Amino acid sequence: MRILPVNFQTSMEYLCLKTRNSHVMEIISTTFILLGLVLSLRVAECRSGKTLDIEFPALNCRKHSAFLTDFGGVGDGKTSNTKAFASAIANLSRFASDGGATLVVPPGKWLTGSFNLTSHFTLYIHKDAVLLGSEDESEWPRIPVLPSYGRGRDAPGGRLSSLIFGTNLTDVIVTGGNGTLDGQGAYWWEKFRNKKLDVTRPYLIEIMYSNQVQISNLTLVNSPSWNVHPIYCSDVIIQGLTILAPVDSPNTDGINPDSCTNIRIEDCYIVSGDDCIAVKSGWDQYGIKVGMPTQHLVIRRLTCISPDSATIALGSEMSGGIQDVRAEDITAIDTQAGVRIKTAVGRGGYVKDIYVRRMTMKTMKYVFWITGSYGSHPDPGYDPKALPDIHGINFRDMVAENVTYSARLDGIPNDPFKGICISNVTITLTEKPKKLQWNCTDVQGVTSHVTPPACDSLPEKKPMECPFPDDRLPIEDVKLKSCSIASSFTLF
Ligand SMILES: *[C@@H]1O[C@H](CO)[C@@H](O)[C@H](O)[C@H]1NC(C)=O
Ligand SMILES: *[C@@H]1O[C@H](CO)[C@@H](O)[C@H](O)[C@H]1NC(C)=O
Ligand SMILES: *[C@@H]1O[C@H](CO)[C@@H](O)[C@H](O)[C@H]1NC(C)=O
Ligand SMILES: *[C@@H]1O[C@H](CO)[C@@H](O)[C@H](O)[C@H]1NC(C)=O
Ligand SMILES: *[C@@H]1O[C@H](CO)[C@@H](O)[C@H](O)[C@H]1NC(C)=O
Ligand SMILES: *[C@@H]1O[C@H](CO)[C@@H](O)[C@H](O)[C@H]1NC(C)=O
Ligand SMILES: *[C@@H]1O[C@H](CO)[C@@H](O)[C@H](O)[C@H]1NC(C)=O
Ligand SMILES: *[C@H]1O[C@@H](CO)[C@H](O)[C@@H](O)[C@@H]1NC(C)=O
Repeated sequence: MRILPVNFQTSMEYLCLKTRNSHVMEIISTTFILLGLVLSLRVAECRSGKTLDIEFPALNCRKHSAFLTDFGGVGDGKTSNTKAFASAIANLSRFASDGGATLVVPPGKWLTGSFNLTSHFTLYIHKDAVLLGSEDESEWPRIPVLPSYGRGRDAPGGRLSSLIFGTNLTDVIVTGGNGTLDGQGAYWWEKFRNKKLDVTRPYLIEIMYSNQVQISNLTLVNSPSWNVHPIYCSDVIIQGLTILAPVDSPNTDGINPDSCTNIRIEDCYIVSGDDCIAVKSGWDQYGIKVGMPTQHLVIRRLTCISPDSATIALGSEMSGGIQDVRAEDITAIDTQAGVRIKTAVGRGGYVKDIYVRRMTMKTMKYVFWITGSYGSHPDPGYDPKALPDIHGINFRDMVAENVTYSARLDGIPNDPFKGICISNVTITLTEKPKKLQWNCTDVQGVTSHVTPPACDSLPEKKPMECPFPDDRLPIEDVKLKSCSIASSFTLF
């Protein structure tokens, strides 16, 4: 028998969802038998249904809950659920000032275009649920370009809204028991490669101008472009994501915190065609004008596989500034670079107070890579006098094996990158290592206990440990509550 979710009449739905106690169920069932055969059959279905015991950690638990199927959702992988998501969330938004609501996406394959979240709201994607991104472009509204970018990244015009989009929200959660978002990206990658895009590709999750954001316990596969993009947000927790994209797919960055404050990213596993994490803050003159940095960012327990990109990139769009980034317990395998700074003349802004410790790397092209000549401008209107200020970059306690180049560190002539500190790093090279292991220009700093020994511009100073802050950021102390939804959901 095929497994299909059932649509219940609202009152029946209520009984099925809220009635877990079988004794209560007996009474209700008996009552309905008196009322008539049809109803009693429905209750019988209800009773034979599976119980979904949903328990999950969240910033806030909600008083109300509903299933996508209450709003006409069909999980057959073919029917569009764009309208079902929109009406569900519009309906549940009425609970924003009454304890909030959770929308549960039950087991099934739910084809959908873009939809918008609301405040004091949780979207819960069951472990056996898959959201499939629609290939029908009319299901993806065009939205204005980001003010700090001035244009779309794929095309100068507008951009398509993300699969899951939210703007100007407070207290919004997207989570699940490791449920899946499948962007069906192949359609978009093909268009990108054939230069057929006149609009910027959608992302899987984008949250703008919001605070108290949680994105957790999901598997994201085959995003059309970036996967997770919080921008102009504060107090963001991103946790337990598995992000998978073919390593040759274009621009499938994992997580891109962009002009955000107070962010905690932890326990994520990312295989992608671009940077696993790319910290950003706007592009050239547009980013300088908006002037919103990404700051107070913690990244920990990340595993990254990205043969053509970085484990953690800072930039290249960093014109609003990036400061106070703390990364620890990071693993990279078969990846092009560890923590990479990417910037250019015209960016302005700064990258400062960056702290990284306890990285384990295997099969890397570069352990350290800093690029001051990244280029890539939104348009010719950038200010050639806008030089980035890069200083206070601290790396320590790292082991890397099977490495092609230990470091390539390129500052900008007349704008040296200063205060680079590297300590306790052991690098083992590939079988046929390159001769020049540390290639440094326009950089200044120190090293201690680093093998192979660094370049002359990073002289050995010992004994010394590069700093890593002792204090904790407020976002590190935010505790998640244990939330549960007591419900049974009928499948037949
Ligand atoms: C989501 O909200 C944005 C901004 O308000 C809007 O432009 C877009 O059309 C909305 N998307 C949908 C699917 O309604
Ligand atoms: C969202 O917030 C931004 C920044 O505060 C503001 O400029 C914009 O008008 C707001 N948009 C909506 C739809 O409220
Ligand atoms: C989540 O699902 C992905 C893909 O199936 C799997 O690789 C990963 O181990 C799962 N994570 C957890 C925590 O179960
Ligand atoms: C969610 O992910 C976190 C971090 O990986 C994990 O500790 C927690 O058990 C997961 N919770 C659920 C409900 O899957
Ligand atoms: C070492 O790195 C090279 C690429 O430089 C790769 O081809 C090879 O498989 C790696 N060896 C091991 C043992 O991982
Ligand atoms: C050096 O780094 C390694 C690898 O992270 C670590 O195990 C070791 O404790 C560090 N040594 C010192 C003196 O901090
Ligand atoms: C060293 O880096 C410079 C750029 O700063 C580059 O032009 C040069 O080719 C590199 N040298 C080697 C041997 O890789
Ligand atoms: C959600 O909104 C309330 C209040 O307007 C209605 O009474 C419900 O019928 C509606 N629920 C659905 C499933 O549409």
